[in-house]
Amino acid sequence: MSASVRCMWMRGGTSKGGYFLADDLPADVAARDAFLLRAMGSPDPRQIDGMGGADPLTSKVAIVRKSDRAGVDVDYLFLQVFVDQALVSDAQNCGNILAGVGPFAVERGLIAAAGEETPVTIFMENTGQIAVATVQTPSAMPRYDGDAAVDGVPGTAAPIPIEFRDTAGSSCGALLPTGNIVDEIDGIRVTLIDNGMPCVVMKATDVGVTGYEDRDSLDANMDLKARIEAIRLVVGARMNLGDVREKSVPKMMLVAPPRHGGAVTVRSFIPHRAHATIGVLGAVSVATACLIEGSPAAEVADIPAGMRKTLSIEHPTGEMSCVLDLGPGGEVVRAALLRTARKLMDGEIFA
Ligand code: NQM
Repeated sequence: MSASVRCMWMRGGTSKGGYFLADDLPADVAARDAFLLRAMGSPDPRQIDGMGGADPLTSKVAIVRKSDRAGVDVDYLFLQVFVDQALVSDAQNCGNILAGVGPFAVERGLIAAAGEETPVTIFMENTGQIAVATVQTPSAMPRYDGDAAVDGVPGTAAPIPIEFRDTAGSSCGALLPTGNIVDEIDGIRVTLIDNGMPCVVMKATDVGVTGYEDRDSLDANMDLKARIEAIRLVVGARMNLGDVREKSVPKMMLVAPPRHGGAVTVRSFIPHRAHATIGVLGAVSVATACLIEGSPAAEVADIPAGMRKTLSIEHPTGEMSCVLDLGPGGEVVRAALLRTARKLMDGEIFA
């Protein structure tokens, strides 16, 4: 392994991390992960000796390659580099880091710009699904400035609409891996669901909070964290995720009625820290749970009419709107969201 590796640092949605070409990293997974831990400065709660931002949301990696698959432009592998443990996990997707993959692919010449806008078809290696991200490409290169706002990110940037299809059962094999709308764990009614991200959805009030707390209060609530972690460890195997002690899935989603005209309020744990906003595919999974009659989420949600539904998910620092298209049986067949991204640094990283 060379001492330095070419890398671009980008904000993708409300996350931030390193974007690498697959060929620039060691092919051996153990060597690759050792490099990435050094690059981020993990394990260390402050990540002082690396590029990570001492937060799971800023300790992320995208590995991108030109795809050999028919109709697909690039393959994207997401890796979560744990902050305070020497762990690198491919057990989850990340729809926020995904927002930077299209611009990165154009920047690195993996795909040629196709006019003012370039649709980039991305195979998400973690879960084997496809997303299409549309990147603004005037002058044949990605444009980052623009008028689109994403709650949780200051200012505005160029819009990157992202569309997902067939995300049901991405990691768990089925939308509802236990076949149940509601399971009861430790006396708490939960929906175990995976529409792009394995999630455990429960009412905030059932675990002793309101669902309107800010991130810091939730992170300081050790009793709550212990209670939901106990549930998470029980449901991991039932969700076909095996032993989840060292995995970043499933995510724990605490829902409450909307307070700002949206569809639902969510406080998510990813899984050991409260999220500053909400993950993209996490939001799609919670929005889907809201549409399932009899689920705890449906009991608190305010759902708009129609076969195309825009569900505004209220989170600690604003909202995220998910557009869901329903099939004839009421199932979600397509989800779309708006994200933005920003190129922050292009250079070499030393580890
Ligand atoms: O759910 C954080 C994030 C995510 C994941 C997490 C994400 C998604 O906000 O698709 O984007 O849940 O660990 O970046």
